[in-house]
Amino acid sequence: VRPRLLLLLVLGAAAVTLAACSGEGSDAFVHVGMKDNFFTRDVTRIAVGDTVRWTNDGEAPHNALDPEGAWSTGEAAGKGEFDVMLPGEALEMTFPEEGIYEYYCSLHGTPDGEGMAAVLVVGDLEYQASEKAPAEPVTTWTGVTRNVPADYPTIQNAVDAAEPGDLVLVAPAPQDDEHLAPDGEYVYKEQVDVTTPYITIRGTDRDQVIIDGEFTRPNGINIAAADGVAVENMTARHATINGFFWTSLRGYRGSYLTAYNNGVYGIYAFDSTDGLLEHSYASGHPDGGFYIGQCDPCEAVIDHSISEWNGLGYSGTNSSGDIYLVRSVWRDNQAGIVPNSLDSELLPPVHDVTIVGNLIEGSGNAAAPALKAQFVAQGHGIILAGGLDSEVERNRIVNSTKTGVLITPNLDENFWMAGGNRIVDNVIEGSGYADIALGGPGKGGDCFADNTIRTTMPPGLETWQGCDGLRLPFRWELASTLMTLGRLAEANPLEFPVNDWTTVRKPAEQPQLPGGAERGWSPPTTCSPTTTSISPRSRRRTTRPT
Ligand SMILES: [Cu+2]
Repeated sequence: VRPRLLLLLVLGAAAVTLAACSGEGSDAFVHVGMKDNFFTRDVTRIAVGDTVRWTNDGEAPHNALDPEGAWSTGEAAGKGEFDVMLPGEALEMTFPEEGIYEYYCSLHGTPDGEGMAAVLVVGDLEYQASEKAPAEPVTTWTGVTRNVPADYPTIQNAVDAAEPGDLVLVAPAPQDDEHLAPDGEYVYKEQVDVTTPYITIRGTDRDQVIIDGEFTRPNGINIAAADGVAVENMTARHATINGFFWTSLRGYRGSYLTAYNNGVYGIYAFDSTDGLLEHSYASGHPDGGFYIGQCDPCEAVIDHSISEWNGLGYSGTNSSGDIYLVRSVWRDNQAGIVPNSLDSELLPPVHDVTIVGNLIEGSGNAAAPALKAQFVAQGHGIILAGGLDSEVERNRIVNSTKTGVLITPNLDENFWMAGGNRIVDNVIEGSGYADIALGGPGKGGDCFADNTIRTTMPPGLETWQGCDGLRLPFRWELASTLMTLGRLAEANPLEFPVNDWTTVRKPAEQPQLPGGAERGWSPPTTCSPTTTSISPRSRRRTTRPT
């Protein structure tokens, strides 16, 4: 979720008018932020005819230009080629022709791709960031282990030397002044950029191998357009944007990762498919501790993980289809699990998300860090915000300050109505407003059965909107959405409390990767959707994705 969004805003009659003029069509765009001094994504992929919205989210002026002079944000704004966008300015550009478009900022990068530069892939083109990319997925170890710091002084050095199929094995940072952090930990003071596919980066100790952004570098590990990269058994902290970040690729795995106190997201996969995030932990992020964004079908699983003290435990903007959040703990976040439909990323609306067997506890932690939109979501265990056809089953949801499960429309540039969701067999208690609330207007078709609950809003959801038999087509209430309207008023940027993400307490020690350094090299991913699927009706998984 991007900061200004997730407006859970509904005004009775006005909303109906909005609904009447929205519909399935979307003006969705993909957002590329300009920061000081980098683009927020190294690689962005869009379909032919899609729109990019550039926003200057930094404090310095920036622009984006084709190295050959074919286009620039300045010219698109009706000004000169090298004209800049000032902080806060936004500009949309549509790309009607297929191609691989490199671009750079003329103030902070060079036409040959140094510094502030990135790539836009338009259309269904194969694009891998590295010439090392093999034709086929690499599923066996080369036998090569590249040791940090024994063979390479930095993780980046080892990653740059690695070939597909290699293992980069990282021991704790040397105990010298160069690696000493203010809190006494010895850390790697680097951002690791990965463009070589099919490598595994493993720490020998999850708690002691720490990549530290020192509150200046944007990412801990940044994997862009490199398929099949696995990261295991280490910690990323104090990055200004993301702890661990995969973007525009197929096949990813994060196992036994700890991300804490990073400026936006902890563990984040964007525009990527076929992924597994497991046995991982995230705390102290003002947006999602875990975030899977813009994929359909995502073919992704989050399993056996813990997310606490974040704005959102999980955020999933427009991430749909074969996506499973299972057997994980989401506690003491502003809001727990929030799949949502927004126009600020491609592929809305969100649909077919499966949320099974989780513990969601203490949602509404007002002391957790949050941006404006996350503050608006405060107090709900699960929010299906403009979501369709999702399954919420056999979760235990306790002590949410507002609702255990809230189904609500989401107003962005379009008005995204929810519908067709199944809320079944959950145990929900201690909710401040209602165990389950169905906010409207909606598309209808949501159903509720066999939940252990005391209260629903509107009352009698299980009676009147059961999953078998009688179902009234349009039945929802406005109080829960009006409640979030109150929140919106409070969320005036001058008034809402901005809790500091840099000072959330450190997590406790976390479980180590079984086998540690001695563990065999496993294929980074399954690269097959069938082996990661879990039947929503069955607790048993027939094959393990690792
Ligand atoms: Cu710039």
